[in-house]
Amino acid sequence: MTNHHVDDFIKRISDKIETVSGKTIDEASERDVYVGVASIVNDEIKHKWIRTSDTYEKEKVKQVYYLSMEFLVGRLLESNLLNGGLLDVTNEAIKKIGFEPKRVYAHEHDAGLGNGGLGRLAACFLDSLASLNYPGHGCGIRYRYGLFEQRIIHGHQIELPDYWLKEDYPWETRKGDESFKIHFRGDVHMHKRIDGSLEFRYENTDQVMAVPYDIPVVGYKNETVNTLRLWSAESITREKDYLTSQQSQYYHHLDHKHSIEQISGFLYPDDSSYEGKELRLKQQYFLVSASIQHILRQYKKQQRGPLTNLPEHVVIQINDTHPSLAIPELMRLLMDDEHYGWDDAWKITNKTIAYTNHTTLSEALEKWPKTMVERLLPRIYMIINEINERFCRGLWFDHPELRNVIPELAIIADDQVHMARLAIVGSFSVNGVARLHTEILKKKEMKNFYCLFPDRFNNKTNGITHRRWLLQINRGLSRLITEVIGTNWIQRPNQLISLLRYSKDSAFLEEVDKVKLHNKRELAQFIYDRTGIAVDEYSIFDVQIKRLHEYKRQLLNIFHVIYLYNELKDNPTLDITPRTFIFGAKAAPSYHLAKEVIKLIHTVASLVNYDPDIAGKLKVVFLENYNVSLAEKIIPAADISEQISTASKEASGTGNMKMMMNGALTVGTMDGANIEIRDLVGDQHIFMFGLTADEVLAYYEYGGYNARDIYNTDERVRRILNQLNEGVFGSQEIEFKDIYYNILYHNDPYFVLKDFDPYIEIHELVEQAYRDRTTWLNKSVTNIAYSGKFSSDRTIQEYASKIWKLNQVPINKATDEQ
Ligand code: 26V
Repeated sequence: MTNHHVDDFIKRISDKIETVSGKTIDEASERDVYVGVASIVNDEIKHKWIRTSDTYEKEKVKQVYYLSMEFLVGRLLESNLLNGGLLDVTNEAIKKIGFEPKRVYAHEHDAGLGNGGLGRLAACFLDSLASLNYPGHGCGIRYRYGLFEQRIIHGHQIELPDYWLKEDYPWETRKGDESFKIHFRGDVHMHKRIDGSLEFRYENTDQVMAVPYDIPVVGYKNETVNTLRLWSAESITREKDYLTSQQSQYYHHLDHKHSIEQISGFLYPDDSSYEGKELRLKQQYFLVSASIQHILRQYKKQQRGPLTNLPEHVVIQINDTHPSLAIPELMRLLMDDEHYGWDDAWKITNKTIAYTNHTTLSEALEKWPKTMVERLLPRIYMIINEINERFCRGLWFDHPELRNVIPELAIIADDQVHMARLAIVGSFSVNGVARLHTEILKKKEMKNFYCLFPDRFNNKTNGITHRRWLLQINRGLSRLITEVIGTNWIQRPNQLISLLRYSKDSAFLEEVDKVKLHNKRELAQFIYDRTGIAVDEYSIFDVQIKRLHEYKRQLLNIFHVIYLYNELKDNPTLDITPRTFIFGAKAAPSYHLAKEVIKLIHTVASLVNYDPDIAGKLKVVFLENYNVSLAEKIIPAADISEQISTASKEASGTGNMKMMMNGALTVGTMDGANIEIRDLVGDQHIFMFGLTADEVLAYYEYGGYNARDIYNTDERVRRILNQLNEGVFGSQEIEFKDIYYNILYHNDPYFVLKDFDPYIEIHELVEQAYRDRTTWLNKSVTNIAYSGKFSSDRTIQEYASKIWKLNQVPINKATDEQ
């Protein structure tokens, strides 16, 4: 960076601050600098953004629309600067005017429009699409409140609303003139047209406006700027409706307006647990109807020919079943508005829509009460019903061997609409998100569908954007990597494999060690500032960060902590490598057991952290309000990545990939993408333990596991459970009774006790390995070297070539700066 550049940039920032905030650079606050820099980025990308959509339009290229109820984008300024090639100069400029870049970037509210893995995956995909020059856009909802903010009070989780739009959000542009009307309820009337075809008219519907807000998605050092379009619900009532109304009507209008705006009011905070809430169904249809109307209008505006060609121009990927009403909605628009017959409409729909499954947990599978769908979406229900009738009729006549399982395949069965079944029947591709997960779908969960449509099923192992999750958040490590293998890995993450040549180079390993120590020191400082807990930067940073769920087994982790605590109390001179256990996790507000686990972690923490017998050996830290920004601080400092789900339950996991890429070693079960990590790095560079998916599934199917046997025979386990039951960890005795009962009286549904012994054993190996620095660092570098496969660039290339049949469309540089 030449001084000349930096000084030019400072001039730009100060000019900007003058025009935007009306202040001189000397008067500017941190926030003014944030607003100023964001505005510069917007100026930089404006032309690229227009040129990108012009190119797609003029060249009539095929485009993908990624429909998702969640986009967990996190903060955008730093990643936009990075992708725009402006990060270094901006950092220098900000420092030179007396501010700290990280603190400036932290003024952006972390956009938490997602629950966890599924939403963050959508955000990583957008980054890869734009960076690889693919014409691909996101469609989602502009929730006024994102995922709740978590506070911990006396060890209990409290939820606060996340009003992320409180201050101006610099990345969005409202496009009022591209709004669409969405209809709910009402009556459907059927008329015969002159040609004998049927026409459907809707009357007395409730109408809502879907207003788009566009966010630019900036590709890495290229000219592509794609679009994330988020829909906001607004009422259609105009001012004159208020003026002409009576007083009482006025309040009625306000009420009505409020209830309409509720549609995009908040993100549902349940992760992997389905509840048949009408407002959630409204949100889903709202997203889908607005997005499909938008897609068709674009198609027509661009004169791409008859809609029978739609599948050659457009592909719609639905992120889980949440947007699966896209299927009947596209049918509806093709038939009712465009006058296609059923068969043509079905062919078009079926060739345009593809579905990704993210879970096999039965409690997460969406099923809507038939009457709810019928009342809220009468025309859509008619269409689903027809899809179901035709599908079941086809089964009956063409697949006599499946006649007795029709109720398990029917889209409408036992008064419910089964959304996964609708999604499979109505799309041309069904994919799982890791190899094991896809195999389980094919062999078990969706076995009969797999028999019917074997060609539809395919695997696309998840990925993460290495630009945010390595280049941006771990500058030290990135620099080091570039020093030894050059910059190629940034465009081709697979090139990280070249690091293997240095995995035994002691000078290099020493540098890697220094970077990790530096990152740990920064995290230690952050932990101290936030919690007052002083942690030893030389201790093993043992990290579990993810949503709190029984199947993810934070409980197994905390049992390990309790076990170590008990050992140390029995034998205070025991020589153990100091450990810092770091947790971050939000529990769904209504998930009682999950909240109890949060409380348990805090209780154990307060016991362990202040016990003089334990001093210097163990620390337990729970960082509240886990979100993307917090992940960015923790991940570069992790030594151990805990990926300990009950085998078969974690579809993929993506935190496992993020931590591997930052040099952490995985302690993991044979689940999700852990298996693929193991296959690459080899058993000696990962710590795998516990039941396999086959074993777990066999226990579920045939029984044979008895948690009480373990309680009776394993003293360590008995002691921990008794401590829970007797209130050793709680001020009140009853505090952890539910955990205790769930394990002993509900037979430990997630096999915590069964995997306890192998888990303790593997952690003993971790400890031994950590003492041998060189070997440890060799493992760490080996993990980084193989992590390239888990870049979402690879995942997106696979979707593009195998499912979407999409071409890369590089955008030309502007001929002259406009
Ligand atoms: C489910 C539901 C159920 C209805 C209420 C709202 C709601 C919101 C989100 C979900 C998502 C559950 C599925 C999910 O997030 N799966 C995760 O997807 C990740 C990306 O593929 C994957 O890495 C994780 O293993 C998987 O649990």
